[in-house]
Amino acid sequence: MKLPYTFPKKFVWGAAMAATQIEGAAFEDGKGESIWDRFGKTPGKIHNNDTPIVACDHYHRYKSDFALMRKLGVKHYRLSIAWPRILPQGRGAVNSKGVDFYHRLIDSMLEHGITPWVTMFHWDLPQALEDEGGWRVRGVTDAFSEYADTIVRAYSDRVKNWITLNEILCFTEKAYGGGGKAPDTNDGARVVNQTYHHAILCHGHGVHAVREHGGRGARVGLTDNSHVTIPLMETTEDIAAARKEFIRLNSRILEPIYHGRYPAEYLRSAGADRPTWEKGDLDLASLPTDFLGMNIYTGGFVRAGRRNVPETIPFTANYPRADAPWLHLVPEALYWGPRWVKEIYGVKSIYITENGAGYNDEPPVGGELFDLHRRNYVRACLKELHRAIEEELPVNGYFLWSFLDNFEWEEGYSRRFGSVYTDFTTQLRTPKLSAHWYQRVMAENRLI
Ligand code: PNW
Repeated sequence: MKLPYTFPKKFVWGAAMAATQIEGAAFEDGKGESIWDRFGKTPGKIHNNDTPIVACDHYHRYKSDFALMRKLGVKHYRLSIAWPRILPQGRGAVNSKGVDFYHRLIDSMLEHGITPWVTMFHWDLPQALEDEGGWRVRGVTDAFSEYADTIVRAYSDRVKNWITLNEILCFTEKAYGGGGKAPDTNDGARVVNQTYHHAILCHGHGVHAVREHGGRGARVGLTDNSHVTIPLMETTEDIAAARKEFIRLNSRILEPIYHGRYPAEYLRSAGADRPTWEKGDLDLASLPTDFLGMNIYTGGFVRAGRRNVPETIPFTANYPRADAPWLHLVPEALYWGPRWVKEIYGVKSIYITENGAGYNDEPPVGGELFDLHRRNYVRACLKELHRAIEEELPVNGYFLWSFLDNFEWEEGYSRRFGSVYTDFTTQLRTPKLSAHWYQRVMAENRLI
């Protein structure tokens, strides 16, 4: 008999982290400055004026971190490579010590029985490129192409799973449109639209690099943090409204990537602020991929309003949320997200590349930390994901964000997403209840 909430046989269970959030060693072994290093030096930008200079010191502790992963049953790990470690100036001279670091890292992962899933870009743009205009200028796309070629050539003998970019929204609109992410400027809609265009172009360059240099069995996709819309009621009308709203909110990224064109609606509403592009750009952006990565933490409820116009329902002040203020607890998003991208864009393979919850956890007591709040939310999310799979949506894997508590960008170190508690003074790691629970889930391939 099949036990309840069993997942498919080859389902990929993993955990995720990103370079800037864990590595530290921000200025070691020839690494160039990133925009987040610079941001950390700018008073008032990051909560508590925290900086990513040390983070989890994973740069020096990766072996014991992988030993801990192995002990906790993590067999797939989504990591990112720091662009400024490889190309300190963003392009040109390669920093061999940086390249060697990831050789050692990947070897160590494999020795610990952990399969790497590598994100090429998780927000840490080399400051040298930002000084030239960063994502605002087309030059960034040539530099990225050089970077992508360099890392795929270097690591493709051992890395078979590639993710081009993490969450375009967060390093374009939230970075240049006043959203609090580095470099946190407010350049207006025209510039923001152009940064999006450069990002989707880089995605294309990343796909091309994997096709060109990835070797046999290499796979590549984008990780998007689509806004997930949830029908207020599962009625025909609300479902249609939520679907329409999903398209409105996400098509400026997903349509060029899946159909090689910008949505007419988006171009119309952008008007004079629309991006400019060159011939061939949208062909590059829409090169076929092998999967879509989705980072899903939350969602928004939508109903069919007057004349069936989609209406987003505001969250009440007492709607449950995590300590991360944006993180309303909406587990249904793990069902509706995959459903929309399959229905609307025909996506054939989906990995949840991040899901989790950020809380200001209290330190462990007697070596234990009962993060029931996190465990219960993750379990609720996985139930919804299981529904998606039951309904034959093509979800093939799930990565918990995050393995360790780490540098949570502009929220600094206070906001913890880890399944393992990090004491940032002693660098001691203590697995939380959620890690022990997730270990059983992965081992038994079902919700317990
Ligand atoms: C993701 N939002 O960021 C990132 O990929 C991670 O690096 C980060 O640590 C994690 O989620 C937790 O925040 C997001 O406002 C940032 O909806 C903001 C949002 C979503 C995801």
